[in-house]
Amino acid sequence: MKQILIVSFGALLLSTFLSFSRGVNRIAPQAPNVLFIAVDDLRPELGCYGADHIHSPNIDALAERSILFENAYCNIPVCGASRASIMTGIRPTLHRFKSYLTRADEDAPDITTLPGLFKANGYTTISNGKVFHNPDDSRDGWDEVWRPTGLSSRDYLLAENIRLDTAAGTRGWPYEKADIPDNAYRDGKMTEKSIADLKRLSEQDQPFFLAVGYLKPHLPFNAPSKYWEMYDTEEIQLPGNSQRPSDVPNQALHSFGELRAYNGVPPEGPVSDEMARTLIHGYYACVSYTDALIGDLLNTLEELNLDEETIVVLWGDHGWNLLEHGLWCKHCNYRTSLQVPLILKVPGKQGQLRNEMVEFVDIYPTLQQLCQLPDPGHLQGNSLVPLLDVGSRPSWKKSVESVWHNGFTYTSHEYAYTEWRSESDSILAQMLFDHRSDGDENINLMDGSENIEAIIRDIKSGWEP
Ligand SMILES: [Ca+2]
Repeated sequence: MKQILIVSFGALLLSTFLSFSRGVNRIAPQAPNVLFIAVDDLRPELGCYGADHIHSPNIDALAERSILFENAYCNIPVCGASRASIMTGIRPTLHRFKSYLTRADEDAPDITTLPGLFKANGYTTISNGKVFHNPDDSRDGWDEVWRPTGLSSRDYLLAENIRLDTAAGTRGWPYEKADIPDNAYRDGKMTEKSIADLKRLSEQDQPFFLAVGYLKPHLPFNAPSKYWEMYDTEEIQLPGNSQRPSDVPNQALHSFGELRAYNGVPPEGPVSDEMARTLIHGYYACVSYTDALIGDLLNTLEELNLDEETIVVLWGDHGWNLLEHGLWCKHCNYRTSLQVPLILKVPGKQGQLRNEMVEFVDIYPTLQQLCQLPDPGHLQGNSLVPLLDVGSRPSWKKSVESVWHNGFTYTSHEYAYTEWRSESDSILAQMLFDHRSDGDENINLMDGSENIEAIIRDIKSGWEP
């Protein structure tokens, strides 16, 4: 009964806000806050996405009360570019938003960013941790930008790793298990700062847009020991498709240079099975560590009675390969690199699973509409608001588009099709997977037949330039 009453109160609150603020440019007193949680390199291998072997109780509990998007895709699988696209609401192209170093204010200098829109409409906007890749990117959109510091640039705490990471030309190991409290690493410090912000913000009348960007589970996989101890290395299964495939174009694969830069990783060829298990173990430990910190943050939101007036959105900036297709890291057009967690909690909206095809450019218009802010006029995604009511069946996009270098992937419920294009728009290479029978993308269906060409025409319909 208590739960029903709370949900009803939330519905009343939101509808009151919507009716008061419709057509009004200034912020209504009931305007919802936004808690915007970015998690670096988090793939949708979480309890709430069906991965029972992962300890993610806090994100799972959030998902219970949220709209969980089962088919969410990033628009580009690399940190800086994915974030620039999310925060501007425009898509990557052959020439825009390309790398981990991408800056939104260089690639899209005249665009009103998501925090910029909130700030211009009366919100307090704060960026804690890694939100944009570059902390001073689009700085005007934030009232405050804060990042924690550490003992080494990659946030190691063990002496050997600090020594390796601070010496010229070397890095530490790609993982670290340290007997330390949760607040020793930067993500722990950042959570404490964000909790203090929530307490401060709860006392002001102005609504807030608080962005909280977690560094893990990005490499190196550094986590307190207790999160490593939630898993047993010996029980970790390597994926069934851990061999490099032979039936895809060369462009589909890479040599995971990002991982090779770390100490102990061979300069070429596969890593040993032992290291593979340790890497997967470390990734899982970091997921559980991050989950615990997110739990601390969400508990504070609840204790301050802010949760029924705050929209929460949680996203991982792209997927990650844990040896599927013989690959590590992101940087490719496989589903493992493109599919992402996307969880949206909206006061007054019931928790539910949605299976529509959605993409990260949809986040900006969704938050803009939910908070009744003016349309900045440049948005390329679709507001998810029509999907937020249980049982709603609006007409919706058939497929989503993701880009990596010159490879353009179109993913629908049935297929994932990638084509690599030249500067003059001719097709250089292709791959096609049937997700109904081959969700792991192990059989490239490209054979030049008329049947395959018809499938491609269908999945690309609506996407032609
Ligand atoms: Ca990332």
